[in-house]
Amino acid sequence: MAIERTFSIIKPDAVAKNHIGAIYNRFESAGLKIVAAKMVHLTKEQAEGFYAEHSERPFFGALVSFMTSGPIMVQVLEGENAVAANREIMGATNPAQAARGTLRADYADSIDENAVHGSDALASAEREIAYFFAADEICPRTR
Ligand code: RTP
Ligand code: MG
Repeated sequence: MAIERTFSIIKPDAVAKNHIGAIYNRFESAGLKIVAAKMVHLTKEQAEGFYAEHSERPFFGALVSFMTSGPIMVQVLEGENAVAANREIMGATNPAQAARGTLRADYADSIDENAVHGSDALASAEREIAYFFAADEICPRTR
């Protein structure tokens, strides 16, 4: 098993509903360590840049509008197979299809407002971490 880092967002809906602590508890209970974190309110330009791969999709405008609608928590999670482990904790993109006990099943209302983001591969994790964090903002655990 490889120790990986992945990038995670608690989206505006879940922050607004005061679910930050509950979601952090799920990460930590699963053995993922939070090695960087901050609250930010994205500008339109930041949201468009982050989701650039979806810029031609019909939902892009709604996605950018939602992601700029309020503050978000961004964090780096570290642990064994962190990318896949976090995607499993999150559940399917559409909460109606998300497995029981996943974050989206428990905290998301719709496919458009689905509580969390997680990197879908190691390469995107590296890119997304660098989009939000300088190297000296990430704190490796020594104990
Ligand atoms: P995310 O990037 O936010 O972690 O979500 P994901 O990988 O599960 O889904 P992705 O395909 O990357 O889509 C990004 C976000 O766009 C919205 N979406 N809407 N209406 C639709 O068909 C649709 N498809 C995607 C979702 O809010 C999704 O989280
Ligand atoms: Mg995605």
